[in-house]
Amino acid sequence: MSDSTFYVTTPIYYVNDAPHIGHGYTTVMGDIITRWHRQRGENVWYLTGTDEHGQKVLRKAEDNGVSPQEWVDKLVEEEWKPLLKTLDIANDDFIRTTEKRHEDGSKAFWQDLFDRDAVYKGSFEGYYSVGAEEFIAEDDVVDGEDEDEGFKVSKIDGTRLEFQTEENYFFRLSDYQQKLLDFYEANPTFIQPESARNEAISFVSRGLRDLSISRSTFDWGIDVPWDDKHVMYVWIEALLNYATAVGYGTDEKRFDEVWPANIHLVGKDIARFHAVIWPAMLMAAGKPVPHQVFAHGWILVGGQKMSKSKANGIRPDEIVDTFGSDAYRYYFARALTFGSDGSISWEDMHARYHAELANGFGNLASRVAAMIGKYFDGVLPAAGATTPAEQKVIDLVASAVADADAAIDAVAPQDALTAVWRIVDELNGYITEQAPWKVAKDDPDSDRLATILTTAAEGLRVLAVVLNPVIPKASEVLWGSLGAESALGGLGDQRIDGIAAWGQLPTGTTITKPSSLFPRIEAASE
Ligand code: ME8
Repeated sequence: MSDSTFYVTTPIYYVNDAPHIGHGYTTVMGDIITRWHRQRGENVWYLTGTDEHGQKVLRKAEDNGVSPQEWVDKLVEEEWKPLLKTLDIANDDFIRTTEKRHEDGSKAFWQDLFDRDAVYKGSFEGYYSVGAEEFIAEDDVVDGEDEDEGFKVSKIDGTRLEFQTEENYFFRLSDYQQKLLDFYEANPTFIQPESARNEAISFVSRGLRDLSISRSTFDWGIDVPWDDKHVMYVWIEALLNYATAVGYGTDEKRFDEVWPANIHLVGKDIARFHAVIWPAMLMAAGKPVPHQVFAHGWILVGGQKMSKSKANGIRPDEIVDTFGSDAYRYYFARALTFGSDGSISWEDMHARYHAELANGFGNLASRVAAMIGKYFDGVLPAAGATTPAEQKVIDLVASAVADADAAIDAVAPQDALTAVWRIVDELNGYITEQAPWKVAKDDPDSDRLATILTTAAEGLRVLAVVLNPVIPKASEVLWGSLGAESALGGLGDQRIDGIAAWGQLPTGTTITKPSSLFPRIEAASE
């Protein structure tokens, strides 16, 4: 059942504000991973969306003097959906938590929990962080300083806390301590990387308390199905998006086909919700638990976590306007280690753009096509005998493709790109060593020139396919320039496991020089 669909999700983002590159990061990495799986021929489903309820969004709407519904409608249409276009994201679905399918599915899930006695009514007294939309344990409550003087703040992220006394429904999370520990033990890759796994295990080992899961002091949320004085606590509703988007409570057949998710991509701030609360909720409802939660690190700007509240949030289009979406996607995938914190800078982006994309890859593609144009009138010649120099290229390509493929399974896009760049470097080195321009002069009657240039063209064919998940626009241009479509079919139809087989571009194919793939960009401006 679940094997038939490879189901990938991003967090659904709060629409209290416009997106920044932190949101772009998770979404782009998810897109690269799903496009790679599609390129393997798998049936993939990629979901992203927006988290629209809760106090944080409500207050933002109030501050702006509009109703919460008006606020979220405006932000989703003007900011969040356009982000997907800006970053060239090929998602299959976009869920908004204000949609009816989500409301219906969430109510069905809550009713299931209630019917299975996983929920009871109680009262809550304690500190709440609206910034994190989370109740904060007493141990993590400290006195605020500076502008927070006189308030309590959260030790975890410094957000200001409010004391609340409410009648709430509770989820029996404490029943799941041992079940979760057993589950982590039996499924060592459920929560990754290891740092996130260790944190989850240590958190659960310290003991779990029942969780307050409804709110009764405001009504911007989904009503609890059996008690409309309460709305669902935003997290306990938001997590359900992964299930409601694929039919939980509204289309059971579809749900059974797609569920469980293969991988939930999340930032490490929200790993605990996904690795502890979400599996416990699914266990309580008698549903399978996702295969994996992968928690990535922070993008740091000037050494600090970038966030909306610190006002150091960079908008994705500020970067895309200069570098284009391909280079944006490439940079975040290559320069950061998914799973660790990492710094980005304009200078680094500029340097990698020119060294790796423009000079390393773009130049290679245009040089090879230009030489085939010059020496063979743009028609791919028949290759002569393979010498050890060609065999070295062929072997390296096969091993690099295999390594990149394995890196995607390890959720390490940076390693996949490092492997792919071994091909770029090898081909550039091969051309320098073989010096086709010299062969053309010194040995015009041999078939060496044809062998060298067809070998290079074959290398480019492989690059177009393995780079398609990362830089889809440039890869299409390259595929077009290789004249590959009529003989081999569309770029998206090429399969990773067959591409390293040599000699697929047919003799006689027309090769044209690609329009500049990564044109030079003037010096960095802050
Ligand atoms: O937490 N570096 O939404 P959110 C890397 N609605 N990634 C970052 C980042 C940074 N500096 N800042 C944000 C929520 N992110 C909930 C999720 S899911 C059922 C509900 C990314 O708008 C990262 O993926 O605060 C993080 O987990 C997410 O944005 C938080 O987005």
